[in-house]
Amino acid sequence: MSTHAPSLPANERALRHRKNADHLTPSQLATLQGAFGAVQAIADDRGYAHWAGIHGLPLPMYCQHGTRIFLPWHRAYLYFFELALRDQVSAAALVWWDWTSVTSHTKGIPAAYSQRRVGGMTNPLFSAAVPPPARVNGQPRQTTRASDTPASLPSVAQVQAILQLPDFLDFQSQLENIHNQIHVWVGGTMGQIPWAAYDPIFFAHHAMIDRLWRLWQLQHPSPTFPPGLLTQALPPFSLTVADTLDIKLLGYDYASATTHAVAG
Ligand SMILES: [Cu+2]
Repeated sequence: MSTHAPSLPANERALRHRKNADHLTPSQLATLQGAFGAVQAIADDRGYAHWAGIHGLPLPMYCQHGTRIFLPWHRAYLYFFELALRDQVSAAALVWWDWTSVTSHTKGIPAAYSQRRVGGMTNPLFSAAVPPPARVNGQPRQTTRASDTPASLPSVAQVQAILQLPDFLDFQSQLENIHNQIHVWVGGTMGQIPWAAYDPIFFAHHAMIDRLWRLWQLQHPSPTFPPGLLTQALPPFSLTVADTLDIKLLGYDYASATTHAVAG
């Protein structure tokens, strides 16, 4: 696993822009599907099951929930998973699912992720296999969803209220609560922490959470962090919380982070 911190200054590397899952061009969608399909076909530590297994089963489970490093840990996780995608398809980038949008409140899961088949083949964004070491009593073998009604997804107003919170820990815990609602809303595999990251929609959901943190950072440029938080490590990644704060140093940004409040 490559868990090194980036070494080149941001201005020497091209920023990759994560885009809205509902606003992809056909070629951007094909790139995304191609990258997920490629990593899903790899069984070693470059592959999808390896990365999904870092979050959940098989043991050890590294994900952080209900702790003060929920946002930094998942930012590091998405960063390294995105590099694994780009190792296979160099133009790939994660996308975010804006579950507050009118489209989402009408149709639910983005079409890119909800179609079973694309081009006569299985859609690698629709579901993924769960390998034997990650199963308990033989379950689950393949990710499934049991989505709730689109209108019950969180609203723009709910997210706007959270973005106003000036304290990092308050913001983080309230954003995590909304994040939990989405996991439950998608249902099936996404509703179970040990397997949630095997569902490809996990990464679009968490990219939205990461993007909302980015929007909060732009609105609150000088937050106070509790003692010791910035130097806290994010195992298994060789990054600290401080290393995750500037996403441009990590080489990416959100396509509409600075031009739209929430919807993009
Ligand atoms: Cu999550």
